[in-house]
Amino acid sequence: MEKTLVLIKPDAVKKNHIGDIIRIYEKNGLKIMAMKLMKMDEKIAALHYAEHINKPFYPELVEFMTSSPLVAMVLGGEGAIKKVRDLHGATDPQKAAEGTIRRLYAKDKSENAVHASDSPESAAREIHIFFSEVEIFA
Ligand code: FUP
Repeated sequence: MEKTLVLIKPDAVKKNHIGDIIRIYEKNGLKIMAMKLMKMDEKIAALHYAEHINKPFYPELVEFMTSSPLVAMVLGGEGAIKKVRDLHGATDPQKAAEGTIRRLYAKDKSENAVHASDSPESAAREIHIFFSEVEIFA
């Protein structure tokens, strides 16, 4: 079963959309293999967003992602990585397709409700930033 790392970001948690978003994953056949409510700190942010550290939006991104709790999850299923990215829609909610999670719940390119791994390599790396092997259930 393919696994992917998903974050329900602080904006969506604050707006009480955890249930709405999880319902979309479950309705689409994805399995929750691990899940926790937690706060990202600067160390986790630097690991998770390593490829963005030198981008102009990085300080604002970290401030937002560490501002209040998020939900970290491992979702599993056939083709889970692409399936979840398709359900999320484009990074910018104004460009996200009708019915996608970002179109429904995101405000802008920064406060965009959800994160998902974009490749098998990213998934393998990102999952272990948030979860140890014993916290993941097949
Ligand atoms: P995605 O894979 O859709 O999450 O998008 P990216 O990897 O391009 O961006 C990662 C995160 O950086 C986004 F979720 C939010 C943040 N970001 C900004 O804050 N501003 C931007 O202009 C682009 C990305």
